[in-house]
Amino acid sequence: MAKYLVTGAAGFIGRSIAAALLARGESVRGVDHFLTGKRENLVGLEAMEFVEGDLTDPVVCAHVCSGVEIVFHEAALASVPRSVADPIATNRNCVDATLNLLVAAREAGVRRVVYAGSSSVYGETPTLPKHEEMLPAPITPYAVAKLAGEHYLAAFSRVYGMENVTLRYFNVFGPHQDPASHYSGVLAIFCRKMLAGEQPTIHGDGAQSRDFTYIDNVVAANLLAAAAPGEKVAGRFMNVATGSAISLNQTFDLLCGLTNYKGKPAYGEPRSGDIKHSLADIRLAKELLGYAPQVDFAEGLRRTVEWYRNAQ
Ligand code: UD2
Repeated sequence: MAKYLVTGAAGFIGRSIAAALLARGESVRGVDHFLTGKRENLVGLEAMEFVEGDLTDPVVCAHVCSGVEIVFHEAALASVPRSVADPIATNRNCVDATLNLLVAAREAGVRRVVYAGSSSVYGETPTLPKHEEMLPAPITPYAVAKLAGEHYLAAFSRVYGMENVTLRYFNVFGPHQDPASHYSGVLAIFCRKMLAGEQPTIHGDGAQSRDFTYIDNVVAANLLAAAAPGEKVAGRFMNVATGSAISLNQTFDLLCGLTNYKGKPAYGEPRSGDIKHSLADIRLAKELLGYAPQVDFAEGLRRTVEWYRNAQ
């Protein structure tokens, strides 16, 4: 019987959490329906009990939650531009799936759900860094869907006594992130293109900045969130990031050095729904979880480029 369930286990973040749990000798069940997850991401996770299924189906949710104590809910349809193109699909795979999962988790007696929130919920308010006392102001369907999920988690804590926790991830990157879709995270796209000698496109002027967070920091935050005392974290949400930001232009320059790319970027139209600057205040996660980023951006980027180089 699995103690932990990881949803989106064939996705970049889900597979990374599952791998860390397995490395600790935990019993893990994973679920994915391969809408954006990849079968190759399951390589190395053979000790995990894997269920192929869609969380928009309540029967699947009931099945995967049975016997589980803690859920890491990473399944989602990520990407701001994808949500602009198809808000219904984003809602179905983020909001419907999350509510189905929570209902099933409660019925199965799951103690805690740790949820993959998103920095996008802060919207484009100029205040930096973004801290949790700020009112959310989502500007895209993706951000609305992610925020709805965290409100559902908090409500289920409040009315049913579940110990749910939301971690608001800030632009996670690292090994196993899919570089092949134009809805992929920018660093995955740039690594793949620049290693192949292809010109990447910067949307807008490249002055936009992000608090890019290396995957190992996010995995560590999840493990801390699973173990933290319920009275401290139940119903809470907190930023998970590094607390420093870098512009896309500066990132491109760093990547030139790491990938040996000699060209210039192409500059295209700014993306609809794009946020200019994103930077996290990470004091709350430190206070509630004892979280501190272990891998800084430069080191994370170096490891990521190495991974894509070997994966090519
Ligand atoms: C948002 C969230 C992030 C996460 C993610 C999931 C914010 C600030 N961040 O990431 O936490 O939830 O959604 O998908 O809301 N870009 C280019 N060229 C490309 C691709 C992207 O210039 O080929 C730009 C893009 O316009 C943006 C930046 O790179 O300014 C980052 O884009 P992204 O899609 O990697 O992530 P973002 O910030 O939408």
